[in-house]
Amino acid sequence: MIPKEVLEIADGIKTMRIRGASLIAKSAAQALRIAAERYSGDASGFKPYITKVANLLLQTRPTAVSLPNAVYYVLNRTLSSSVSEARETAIRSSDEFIRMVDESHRRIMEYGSKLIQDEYVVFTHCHSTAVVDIILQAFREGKRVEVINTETRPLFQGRITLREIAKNGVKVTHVPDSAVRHFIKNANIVIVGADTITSDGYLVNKVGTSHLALAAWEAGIPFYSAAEFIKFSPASLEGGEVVIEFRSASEVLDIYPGGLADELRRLGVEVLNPAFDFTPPELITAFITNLGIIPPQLSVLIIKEMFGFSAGRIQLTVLEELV
Ligand code: RI2
Repeated sequence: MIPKEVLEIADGIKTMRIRGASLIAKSAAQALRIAAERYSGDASGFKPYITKVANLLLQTRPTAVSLPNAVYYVLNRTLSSSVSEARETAIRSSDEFIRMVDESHRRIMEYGSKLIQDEYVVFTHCHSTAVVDIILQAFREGKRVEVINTETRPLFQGRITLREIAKNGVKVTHVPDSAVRHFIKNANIVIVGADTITSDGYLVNKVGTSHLALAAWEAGIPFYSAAEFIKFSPASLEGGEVVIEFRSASEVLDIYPGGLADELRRLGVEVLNPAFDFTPPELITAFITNLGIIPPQLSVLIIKEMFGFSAGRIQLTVLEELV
């Protein structure tokens, strides 16, 4: 039986109580660790059991590649170890994965803060732990940095960024998503997070990111995305497509006042709610990664260095066997 705590993590990812690409990845690895620790059956049943847990986690959210990257990291090692060592391998590789993600995060904080000069205004979108930590690192280094951040409708993750930046004493101006082009000229640099980066340098990030990139390009302002290696998609090398998650219409409608949402539903109005969009490499100055600051055209090098060229094929094979 899958432990309750593991089911709660899976549900937390699905309902976005647990959100943000790296937290999702670390939580998935943690869930596999808990599942392995709590397993009390015989050794021969462990691999099918952990595969079932992996499958459950993979089905929670479709877009951020950090989730399958976490699951496959643990699963590949576990499935290729001996029956007697599989459980220990699952525990060890979950810990190892989480340590690698934390270490990568520290590196991108250092690389990213170097891009922020004294008196810079940083424009960001949604809530990315990588971006917030880069800004706070620059601030701790003594730079007088300011931030402009978007609301990020419909779930308003921008409010998390707003609070985290403001409570650390950094000046932050909150703007509606629709005001991005109006305010872009007040910024020196744009830094956003990343959910998935393909081998040919496309960035998949919170919906609205591509508008911000277009506005930055038009205004001649550099556009960066902060991305640990787990945001890069090995499967994209094999032609694996990124699926854009469409979330429930109620996330959009339920914030409307009075009985308007119900009335609109009765009228049969269609609401579409994509959670992410694609930003093409031409609009991206560089990715801030744990291996350094790299142009989008070199994304494939991160995949080769961190996963190996065959990782995408292995991921897709494991996926086919799972379903
Ligand atoms: P970190 C978020 O997605 C945002 O799109 C953000 O840019 C990205 O995850 C990366 O976040 P969601 O989970 O890993 O809110 O930098 O849909 O924290």
